[in-house]
Amino acid sequence: GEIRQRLSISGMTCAGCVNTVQKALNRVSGVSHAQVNFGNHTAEVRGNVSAVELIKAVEDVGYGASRIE
Ligand code: 9UX
Repeated sequence: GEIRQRLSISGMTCAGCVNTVQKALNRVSGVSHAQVNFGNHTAEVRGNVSAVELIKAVEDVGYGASRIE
């Protein structure tokens, strides 16, 4: 089933970065919803997907990510 995960995102310095990361997360297979918050540098992701896949997608577009428990 669907799970909700939160990530801490590093390297975002403008709203364009936020858009890039958000689009990258939404493209990952299994993701139903991804929203990036520039204010606290986090992402909320819902879907049937592993944290490892999400982190890889963020890294592939040039940013860093780690899971927040
Ligand atoms: Mo704007 Mo964010 O060029 O890298 S997208 S700083």
